[in-house]
Amino acid sequence: MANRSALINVMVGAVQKAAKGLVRDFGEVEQLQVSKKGPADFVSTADKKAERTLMKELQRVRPKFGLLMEEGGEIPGADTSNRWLVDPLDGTTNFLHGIPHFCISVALERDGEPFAGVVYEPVGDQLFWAEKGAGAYLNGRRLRVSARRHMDEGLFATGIPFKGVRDHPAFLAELEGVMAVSAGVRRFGSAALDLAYVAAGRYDGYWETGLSPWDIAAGIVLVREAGGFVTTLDGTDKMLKTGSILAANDNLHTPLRKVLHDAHRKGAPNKGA
Ligand code: 2AM
Ligand code: CA
Repeated sequence: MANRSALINVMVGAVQKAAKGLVRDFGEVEQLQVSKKGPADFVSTADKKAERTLMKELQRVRPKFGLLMEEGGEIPGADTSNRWLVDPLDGTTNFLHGIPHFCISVALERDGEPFAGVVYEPVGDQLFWAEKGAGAYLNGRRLRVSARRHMDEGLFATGIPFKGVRDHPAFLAELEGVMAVSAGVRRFGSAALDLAYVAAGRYDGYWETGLSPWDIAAGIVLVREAGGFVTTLDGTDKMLKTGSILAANDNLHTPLRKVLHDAHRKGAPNKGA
């Protein structure tokens, strides 16, 4: 059984408290699917409520830390080296459609670097957590990225651009490149869980662009602590700044990057990376 630090314990406490309300609201959203008004407003309220719970709990236990939250934006803290990055509901579209694949993601950024992360998928009670130097875990079990070595046995996750956001031809070129050489591509709709699944060795790799720091910070710690590699699509470490991410096991990070790079050269200009 893993020894959780005091830091991870306070993160888990806040996340589990917020998750209770989220799960209750998810039960209701399933009922609302048939109503005329639709559940969109209800979901946005649930999302904000969860964020308030997280904010209150995190401020209570670490009053000096700053926060950067998906809904509420930035609250600077007296301690300028520690900041929480909070996504109260990652996988919002799934939640809205009654699909039980969503999570809460909370990361601690220390001196500009992701330092600790908790990704909690409440419907399946999957608690992913990691702290720099201490390893990555699913509930009490230590995580390790997959050992697959060849692209043709690899299962990869991605995110598909929506509502005209991002460069569609560039994404289609990426998809064409990866689907031609891999065992499959998945699009489940939660960046934080995609990264947690890479850490758990379920996916062999994941790439997406156009993301925000709160979508990926916790997942970055998880993948690194599970022995995987994380960069932007063009190989830098500026994931939080650019919103571009390529995470994979240690064998397949370079081959996946090469496939995406070649796809851009052949297909479309790389505006996403
Ligand atoms: P969300 O559910 O918190 O919005 C899926 O491709 C990923 O993209 C999810 O992690 C999702 O986070 C994020 N996402 C969805 N809609 C988005 C939007 N309008 N802008 C930025 N990110 C979005
Ligand atoms: Ca998100």
